[in-house]
Amino acid sequence: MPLPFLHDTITALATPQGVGAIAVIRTSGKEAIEITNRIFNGKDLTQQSSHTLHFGEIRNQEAIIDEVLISIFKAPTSFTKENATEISCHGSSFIIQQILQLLIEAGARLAKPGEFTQRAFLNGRFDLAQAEAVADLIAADSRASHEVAINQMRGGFSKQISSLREELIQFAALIELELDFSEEDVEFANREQLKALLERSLQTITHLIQSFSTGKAMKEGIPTVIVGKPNAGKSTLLNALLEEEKAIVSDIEGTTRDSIEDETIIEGVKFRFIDTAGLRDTSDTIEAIGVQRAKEKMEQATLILYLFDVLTTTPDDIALIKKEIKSLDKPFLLIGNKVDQVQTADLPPFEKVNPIHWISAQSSQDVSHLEKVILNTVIDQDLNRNEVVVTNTRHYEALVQVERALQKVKQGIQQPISSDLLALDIREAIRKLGEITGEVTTDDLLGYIFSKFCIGK
Ligand SMILES: Nc1nc2c(ncn2[C@@H]2O[C@H](COP(=O)(O)OP(=O)(O)O)[C@@H](O)[C@H]2O)c(=O)[nH]1
Ligand SMILES: [Mg+2]
Repeated sequence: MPLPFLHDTITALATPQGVGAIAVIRTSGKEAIEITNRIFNGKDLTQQSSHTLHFGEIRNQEAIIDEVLISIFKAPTSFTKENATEISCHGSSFIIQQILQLLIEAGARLAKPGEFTQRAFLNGRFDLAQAEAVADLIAADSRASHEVAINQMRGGFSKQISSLREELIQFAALIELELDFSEEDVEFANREQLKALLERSLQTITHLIQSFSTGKAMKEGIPTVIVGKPNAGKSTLLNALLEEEKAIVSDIEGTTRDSIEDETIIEGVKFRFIDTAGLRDTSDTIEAIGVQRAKEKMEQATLILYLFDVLTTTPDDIALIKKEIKSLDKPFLLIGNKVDQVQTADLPPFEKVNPIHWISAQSSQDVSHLEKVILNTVIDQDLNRNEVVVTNTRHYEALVQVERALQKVKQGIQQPISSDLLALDIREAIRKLGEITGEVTTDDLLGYIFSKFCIGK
């Protein structure tokens, strides 16, 4: 397939905008090495081998702009599979501007967002899901999200999708063969085998769909909501977990009227902690909205931390609370706060109800132990590190449509419906799977995906 726009040479700053010790300007395309050579005062770059590094000057007319190091990559052994160069210059915005301008005058054009990665994809370096993982990898800010992105970039997810698609294609072909012999009423595609394949595929798809909530949580932080009565110390606990004064702490009940949230990383896993308005009946309209919102946050959260003031709470209160939270059917921890105010020996028999995690939020006593408990609770529940996890909304939506199509095929076999209708639904599932890996694409889809990258990626 001819790709006309791939014939030009693109260039962009690959490092962040702003002053840094070093900046890297990336150029890719047929003429990348010639164009770079035109602005370079040093060895003849066109005569050098791939993967070599060269020192020299970049001049604008007579004026020296900078002393630079240039790396050379020859097609197809570069990120884009095209000829490419990387100029490492000093990180002044003036130098960067000058060099980019010189490259453009010498025949390159400024790259669009994500265009380097797009070229890598179009030149067959990796599939679409892997290309998208490049963006995730760059954005990864915790060990867990990094692990998922690197697994996806290396093709773990793509492999699953492709093999599923291959199997369905074989079956679609058999069913379509039946159409050619429709007069004779033959069945090439063994219906029992088709049913078994469908069950297997549906299982895989459903599993992937379910992994999305985990995947999203890893990327955006696992939503963990802190709830409890007013003055239990929720805002104090949030601040202790974040190690900053994020929420206002006061002994006036109802201080926190809205939800406050922020992220922090515990042993490589990102959490989003949400402080809420205290749960109580209130006549204050705004506080009431806050209480309502706290309840919504509980519904959305992966983990609930119920915090109580040990001085004003009885084991019976906790038994009641436990019943209520249990009905939400998600993991929760009961946390007794302000232990600095009591002798442990004097504590009433809370532990009969449930294990209680004792802390003093104010002095951060046992808060780091609590973090470990939080981490372990979530990991047991959700994160199985070696599994393929869906993190991308586009993939998730495609998978939901695949599931729907395959369900229709399943019903179709049971009814049974004619082979041509059956084939239609299988084809739909195949098409949607192909959209994930990019075996089926449209310009709109590509434009949409790569526009979300930054320039220089
Ligand atoms: N003694 C003691 N006081 C605390 C502790 N944690 C919070 N407090 C106090 O309890 C009051 C209510 O705290 P706050 O975090 O605003 O509670 P919230 O309404 O649940 O958000 C404040 O005066 C805090 O200083 C603690 O561990 N020990
Ligand atoms: Mg508060």
